[in-house]
Amino acid sequence: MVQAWYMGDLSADDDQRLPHKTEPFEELSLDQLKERTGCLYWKIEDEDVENSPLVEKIRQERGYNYKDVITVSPDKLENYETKIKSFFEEHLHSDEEIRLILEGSGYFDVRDTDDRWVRVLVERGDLLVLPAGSYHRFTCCSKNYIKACRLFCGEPVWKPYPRGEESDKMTARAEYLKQMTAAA
Ligand code: KMT
Ligand code: NI
Repeated sequence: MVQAWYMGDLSADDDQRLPHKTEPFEELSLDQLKERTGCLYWKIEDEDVENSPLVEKIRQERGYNYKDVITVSPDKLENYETKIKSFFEEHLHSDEEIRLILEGSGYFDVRDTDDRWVRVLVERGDLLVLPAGSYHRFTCCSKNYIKACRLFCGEPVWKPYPRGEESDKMTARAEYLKQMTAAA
């Protein structure tokens, strides 16, 4: 099952790689995650996660015809420190962000409709789709290691738009908000 919870805001000296569960613990179910953030999630139980028939089916249904693999760790990712910083700056994209986790773990934080941070733990076998126009960020866990497939419809566009006036005015943002209101 998905592991997602409300995390509250971090202060400057907080370690982003820790779980940041609150007291009392506020967990979200799969349905709540979808209703409040628009995120989609599947657990892939197959031994061979990358070649799972369920992943194949989802790729065909949703048109994910592009795939590559990214490893985020100090020795595998070029410009690690810079990238890790930019992953954790709140941003959106013009398209979905789709990650299938092969090894390791990390956290995707995504804003809900009340602008609260929801933290989603991702580990081996998790397929997470962050909607186009949703504000989010990513961090590794304390082990500093995650390997994931990046899926996309067509030629990938990874450009992050940091949250601000420009990103708020984007078509993807308007579409996302429209979808979230329609679904409520
Ligand atoms: C991203 O865009 O935030 C990433 O690719 C993070 C690493 S993949 C789990
Ligand atoms: Ni992103």
